[in-house]
Amino acid sequence: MLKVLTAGESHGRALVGILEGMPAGVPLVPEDFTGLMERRQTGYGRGPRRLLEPDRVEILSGVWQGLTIGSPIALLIWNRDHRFAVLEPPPLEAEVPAEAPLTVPIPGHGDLVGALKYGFDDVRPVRERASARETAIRAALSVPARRLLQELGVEGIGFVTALGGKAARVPARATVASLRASLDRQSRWFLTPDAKIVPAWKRLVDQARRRGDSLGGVVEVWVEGLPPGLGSHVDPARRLDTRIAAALMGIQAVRAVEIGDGIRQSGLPGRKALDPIKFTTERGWHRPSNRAGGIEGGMTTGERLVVRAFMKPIPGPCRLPSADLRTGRPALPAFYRSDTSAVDALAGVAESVIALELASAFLEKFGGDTLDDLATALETYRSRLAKIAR
Ligand code: EPS
Repeated sequence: MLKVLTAGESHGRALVGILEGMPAGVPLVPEDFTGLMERRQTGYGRGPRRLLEPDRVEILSGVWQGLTIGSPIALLIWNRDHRFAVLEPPPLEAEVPAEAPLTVPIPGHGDLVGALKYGFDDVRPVRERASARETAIRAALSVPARRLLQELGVEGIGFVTALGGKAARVPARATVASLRASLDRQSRWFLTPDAKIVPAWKRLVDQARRRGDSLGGVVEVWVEGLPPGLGSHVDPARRLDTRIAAALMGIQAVRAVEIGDGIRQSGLPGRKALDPIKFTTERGWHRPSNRAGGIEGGMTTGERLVVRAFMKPIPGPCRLPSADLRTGRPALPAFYRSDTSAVDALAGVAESVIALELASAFLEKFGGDTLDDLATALETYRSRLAKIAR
C-alpha cells in the first residue's frame, strides 16, 4: 500500500511530498517528471502564475543510481512566487512585504468554513492551503507510481471531455495509445481528442474571463493493461471504486465522479445497462461491452478502466456577494489573481491520483519488496487465470 503526504502553501516557500511504500528497483530519473509537470501547467484559461513557476521537481530521497530503493521518496518543488512567509527566518521575512489581511471570504471557496473552524479572522491561511497549487506536488508524487505501472504494462491517459457545459466527441474506437497520439498532435490549448471543439471552448473561456467569471468541466481517465481482480468485494474500504472515487473527490474543485456509464446506467433497464460475459481462447474471459467502466464488485474486470471527474467553476474570479468577517456587513471579496478554467490541468491530476491508487492496489495484491518480485507474482497470477475454463 502506498501512503501519500503533501505539505506546502500556494505562495509558501515550497511544496513537499512524501511517497511511502514503493518497492525497490523502479526506474526513476528527474526527466520522468518533466512532461507531466509541463502538462499540468498548460491549458487555455490558466492565469499568469504558471509563467512564474518552472515546477522543477527535486528528488530528495528514496532513489539511488536511477532506481527506487524501497524507502520513502521525498520530493520538493520551490515556489518562485512566495509571499506567504509563515515560518521564514527573520532576514528573509524582512524582505517579504506583509500582505493585507483578507477578511472577505470568497463564496464557493473553503475560505469561510476554514476560517471559522480554525479560528482565523484573515482567510489567507485557508486559501493558501486549499489552493490547487498543491496538485503540483501530488502529481509529482504519482510519477514513481506511473513508472511502476508502465513496467507492468499498464498505460493511462486523462483528457477533457466537456468545458463550460459543451461536450467534446470522443472517437468510438479510440484506445489509450490512439488518444495519446491525437492529444500529442493538438495539445496546444486543450487536452482533448476533439479538435473541432477547440475554437468554441476558447471562445467560452475568453467570454468568461472578460466578464470576471470562470468555467468548470469534465475530464475522463482511461487505463488499459490492468489484470482482473485489483481491489476487493469483501470490504467496502477495499473496493477499488471506493478508493478511486475518494482520490478524485480529493482534488480541489471536483464535485462528482462517475465510473463507466454509471449515470446512464441508473436510468436504463438492467438488460441494457449491464455487460454480458464471454470467453474466447484468444481473449480469455472478457466483456464485449464496457458499461461498467472496468470495475465490478469493487474489482478491476480486466477491461479498460473509464472514470470521469466533474469540476465546478473556480470561485476566485466570480466575486459573488459575501460579507466581512470582522463586521458581518455585506462586502465583495478583494480581487484575487486566479485561473479562468483549470479543467485541462485536472486531466493530468486525475490521471495522477488514479495512478497512485492503481499502483497501491497492485502492491496490495501482489506485494514484493522489489519490482521484480511484484512482476513475478503478477505473472504467476496471470498464468493461473489462463488455466481457468481451458
Ligand atoms: C489557484 C490560484 C492560482 C492558480 C493556482 C491555483 O494561483 P495564483 O493565486 O498564484 O495566481 O494558478 O494554481 C497553480 C499555481 C498551479 O500551479 O496549479 C488556487 O487558488 O487554487
